[in-house]
Amino acid sequence: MMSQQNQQPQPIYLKDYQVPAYLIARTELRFELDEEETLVRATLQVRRNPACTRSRAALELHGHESLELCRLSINGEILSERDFSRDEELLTVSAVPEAFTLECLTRIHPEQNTALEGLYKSDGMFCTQCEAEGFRRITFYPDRPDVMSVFRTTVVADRTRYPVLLSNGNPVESGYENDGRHFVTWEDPFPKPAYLFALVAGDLAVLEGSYTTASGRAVKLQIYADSKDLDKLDHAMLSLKRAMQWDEQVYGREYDLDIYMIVAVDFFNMGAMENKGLNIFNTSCVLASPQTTTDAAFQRVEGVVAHEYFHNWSGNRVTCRDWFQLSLKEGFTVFRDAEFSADMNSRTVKRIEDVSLLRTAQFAEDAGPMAHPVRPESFIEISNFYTLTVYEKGAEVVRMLHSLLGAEEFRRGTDLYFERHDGQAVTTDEFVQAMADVSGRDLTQFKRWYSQAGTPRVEVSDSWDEVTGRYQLSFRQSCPATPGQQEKLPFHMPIAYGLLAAGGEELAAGVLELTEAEQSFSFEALPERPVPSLLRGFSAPVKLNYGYSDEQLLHLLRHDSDGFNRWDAGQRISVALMQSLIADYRGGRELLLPDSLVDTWRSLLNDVSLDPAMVAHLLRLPSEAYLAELADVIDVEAIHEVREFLLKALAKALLPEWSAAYSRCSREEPYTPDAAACARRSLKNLSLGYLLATGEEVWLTLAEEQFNNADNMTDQQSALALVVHSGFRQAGERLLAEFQAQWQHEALVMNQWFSIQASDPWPGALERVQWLQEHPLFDARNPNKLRAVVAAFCGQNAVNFHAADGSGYAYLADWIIQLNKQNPQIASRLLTPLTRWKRYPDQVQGLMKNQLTRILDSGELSRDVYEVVSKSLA
Ligand code: 7MF
Ligand code: ZN
Repeated sequence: MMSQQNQQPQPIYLKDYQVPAYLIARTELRFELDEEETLVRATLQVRRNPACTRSRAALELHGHESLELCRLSINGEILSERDFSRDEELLTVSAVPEAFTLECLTRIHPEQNTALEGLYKSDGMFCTQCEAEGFRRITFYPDRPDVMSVFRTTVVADRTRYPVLLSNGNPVESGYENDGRHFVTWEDPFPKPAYLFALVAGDLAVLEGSYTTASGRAVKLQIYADSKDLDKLDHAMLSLKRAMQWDEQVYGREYDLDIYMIVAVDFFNMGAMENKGLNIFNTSCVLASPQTTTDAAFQRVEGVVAHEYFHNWSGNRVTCRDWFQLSLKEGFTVFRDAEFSADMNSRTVKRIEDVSLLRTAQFAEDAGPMAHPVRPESFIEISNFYTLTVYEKGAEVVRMLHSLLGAEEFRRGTDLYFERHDGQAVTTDEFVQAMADVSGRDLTQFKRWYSQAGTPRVEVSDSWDEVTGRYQLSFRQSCPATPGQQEKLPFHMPIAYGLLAAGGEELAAGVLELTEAEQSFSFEALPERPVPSLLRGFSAPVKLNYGYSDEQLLHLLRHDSDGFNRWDAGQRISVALMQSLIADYRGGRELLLPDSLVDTWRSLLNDVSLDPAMVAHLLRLPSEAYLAELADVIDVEAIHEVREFLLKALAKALLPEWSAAYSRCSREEPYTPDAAACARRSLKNLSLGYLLATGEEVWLTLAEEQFNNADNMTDQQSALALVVHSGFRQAGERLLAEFQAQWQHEALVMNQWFSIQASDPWPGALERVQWLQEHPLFDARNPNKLRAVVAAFCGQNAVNFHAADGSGYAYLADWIIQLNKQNPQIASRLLTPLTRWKRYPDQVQGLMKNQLTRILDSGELSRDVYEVVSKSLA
């Protein structure tokens, strides 16, 4: 797995896919968990795959180099060293019968596993993470998603330290051994690939619930966590029940086992994992209580619980043939969880949040050295392809199918897909084929969304014939080159639109289907020249440009029936202004706030008929990250200074309005987490941010009162972050100390305390993070802590990370070199900010590249880090 300079890791290609030579009908596992070592006995029923045409193919079992093979036998006969060969990745048995029983005894060391892949320990409990290729760190096995087997798992461990023993499926047997140990046997009747295997052992508390499916079956629901967190599981339980019901109502999908378990663990590389019947969650994605959890985190828990639940059909019952098809399950499931959240909360707000993420982070990925299609063609390390492109752009591709077919036909398509492929491992082609079959449409061109990387651009112009009332929209699409793909062919894209009259009423609306590089659409006999509302709801993941005038954008902001495009019109106004201010700043000219913007914002702030959440989104300035993504050359300082200038100028120009909005939204009523209350808190805290931007002490007093009197984490944490980030040094230190004293026993709350400081844009942040790393609650083996400190500093603190002396880059490189051995997945993810060096001015590029080169030369690199560094320097 580790690579030397002379022996670099090689890519794997989609075009080389071959069906497995052997299938596993049944997998029996027995785990003996102990403090110094774990023994794994695997008994596999193996037979040749009739679909494999390679005669006499060898049996290939994946096995990580850390596995100690104790014994291997076929049909009871122990194999000798001559009968098989082994390298860093594979164990190969050249001569095997047509059908046989393979038994394999392996010794592993979960207590030494810092990579958090396979079987490892988190805070004293055993747990697993097998997606994508972690099972090969547990035992020798065909660790590929197209090999599906039923599993029967026995877990044996000390009864006092590990009273709870869990695995996939239903518990079928349990008992005591006479040496202080006990065991539980689990049987999962649904064939699954090894990546969905899970095991948990520990001293855990449980919240129980139940759900009756539409067809009347009772399902036991269990959420396990450390006993101190038992009071933070109600929201996840409620979210789970809502998700189960929603999947029945919207997709006709019921749960299929008698028990559904979720376990919360603190050491976890990702958010959560959909293991069959036994989801494992990062504590940050499952625990929630009003006192300790912000509104945003409540929403995240709801969304992640739903996401993992929805995988039971889109991922588990129907899974991926190979890892190039990852978006088959992830893009579809993200689309499903987004629709669920839209139905549970505000649809427009959910869409605004998702599109913001896509346009800042996914578009940046598309423009960087790791750009890849939704269905990648090759990879060195699959963990590097759990990306925004596969997940978020993949979800947009499914959303476009939904727009093209309409809700009813789309549902018939998913019904056909689930029915046709239940129990199978399939490709994205099969998903699209089901949609083509129910609709009778030819989706051949549409499939380019899966194979072509890059963010398409769409340039729109229009013309108007006063005499005939003919209005014409002309589109021209193109897509920039990406690594390995110079030329692109036109995409098939749905463009949702509306045409607005001067009075605001809609003259026409619908969906245009763009298929050509250049294409025009005409509308006849319109009574007046309309204002076009284009790409409503962000109907395709593209950069659309039309030469909007300020008047047209204001018209859309006021009248568009599409809430998303109302917000987007506001964004376009702010972005255009900020871009011209950035040019002024660079040219040494004075920065000025136009009166027209103040008037627009004033009327939005004063309009009490609007949803406060919507107002908050409308009045939040575009992020530094989004402005950076849009820039030709990123000037970090100019972007930051312009945004700060605008914040202050808008704060002062609208002082009475911010103050009134703050008061209006701070009702004296106890905390509730419902949508209306969340919306009020978001406008209230946005207003507080503007008030603090004035730098006046009265507002600091207001913020401190809010901090002290808050009965919920949203208000308390907002006050803290705003005071610290607004440059009130002394008060900031005071509140940070109070917050620490109050919350030092709540790990997730302290993560916020870490990240507020790491993302503080004021000078001195590097010294601050170096100090935070010495804090007793910081733990470099815990990914949540690394995200709270290292990722927050390098990813959410642009001015400090990009300090002119290159100190931020050296800081990150030091971490990457350390983490490369300890936890390659986290190392490679943290690396992202350094890979974008081509987007910065020349002198900055050199400093960033130096650190990438330093990492490359630092010795043996994991495949994860090697792939990202080498592609970034290519
Ligand atoms: C909601 O996709 C959306 C995305 C893989 C791990 C969870 O279910 C998952 C796992 C990564 C990145 C994002 C998500 C997940 C993973 C995720 C979680 C919730 N199969 Br890596
Ligand atoms: Zn997922």
